[in-house]
Amino acid sequence: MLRFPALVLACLLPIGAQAAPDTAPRPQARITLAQADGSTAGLEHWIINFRARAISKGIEAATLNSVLRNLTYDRDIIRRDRNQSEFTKTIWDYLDTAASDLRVKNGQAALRKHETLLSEIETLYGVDRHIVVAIWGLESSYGAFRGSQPVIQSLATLAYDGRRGDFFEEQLIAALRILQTGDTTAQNMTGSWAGAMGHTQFIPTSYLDYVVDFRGDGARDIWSDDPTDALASTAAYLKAFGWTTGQPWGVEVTLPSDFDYLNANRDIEKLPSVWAEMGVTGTEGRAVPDHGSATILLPGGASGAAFMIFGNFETLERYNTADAYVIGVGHLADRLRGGPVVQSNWPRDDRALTGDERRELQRRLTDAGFDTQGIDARIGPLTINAIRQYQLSIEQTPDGYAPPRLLERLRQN
Ligand SMILES: [Ca+2]
Repeated sequence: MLRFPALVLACLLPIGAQAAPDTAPRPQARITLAQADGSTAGLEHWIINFRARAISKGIEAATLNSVLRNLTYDRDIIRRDRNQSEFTKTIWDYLDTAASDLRVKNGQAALRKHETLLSEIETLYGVDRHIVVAIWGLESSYGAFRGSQPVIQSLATLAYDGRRGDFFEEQLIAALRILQTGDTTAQNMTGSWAGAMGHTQFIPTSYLDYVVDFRGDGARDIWSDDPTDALASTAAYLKAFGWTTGQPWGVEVTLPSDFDYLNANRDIEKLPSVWAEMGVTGTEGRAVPDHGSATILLPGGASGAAFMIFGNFETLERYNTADAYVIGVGHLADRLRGGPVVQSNWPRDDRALTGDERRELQRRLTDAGFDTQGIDARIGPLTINAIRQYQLSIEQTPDGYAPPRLLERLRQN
């Protein structure tokens, strides 16, 4: 459920809003119409009805009595919820921030400071410590920005507001369940405005399913300054979603000049050795080792960097499905390990399409006979395939990349 480019660092939002699996640790953005004006009186009335639903799901009256008192309708949260989907960045701008020199430096310091802990976590779960620390770096700048909003009040406001009422009500009930476990108190349960909590920003349902008490001290604590439980839980989450030990998330590659761009498709998987026979190699010119089957991803089109991505890329998508986020985590992890910056140039003169423009692109492609199978402002595999077919029809390189000039071309159809 990630689906909200999150909160956390509003500055670090994934590109393109989309719906995520219900298991993702935090919500991602979605786009729908806003609903009627709310008020604290309206929230109080809503709570009366909510109580019965919560009790039917096992929340005790005593919990509700102590926690749901004196909540206020938070207009600021609703404003943020309605505006967030318009955050749009190009992949290169996103990576500049996600793997900035400062974030790399702070991450390397965190790796040294928590070396023993990270080593234990890596041994137990088999998840590369650099990946765990990179997620920590993107979600909260290594714990510096864990969110200070009272989670119950935020979730109650969002559930009552109704734009994603069912989702947030489920999160609110999960948050109440967490309080009943005694892991924390309502006062300590703080997070982002959308209810993502702690060092690595778990939403309440993911907390219940995946957060661990790593040292067995009796409480699962992702809120305090000590990141032990949060980091272990992040590794546990990735392990639960199939992390393959020793496999990279992806590797930057060089494509041959005669590369058939129709092969850069998430449905076309080959072993690196097979890609190498087709001329696709690491940036140093050698075949990529056979870590498993891989696909080719071109987040900036034919004139940007190319990545060979593996199964672990899909595992990271369970945290957040946006390609930019996954590449951001993977690249930051590589940098933390001492790896280089992205070697290829990006088409930095292009700007990102806005949400409205992405919807217009999908509408115009579909109207022109290139069905995107939905108008959701998300440039996912179906839209990319439609873009490719359109590019072929106008004799352009079918790289599935849609800068503003492609939309302009479509407008002239
Ligand atoms: Ca603990």
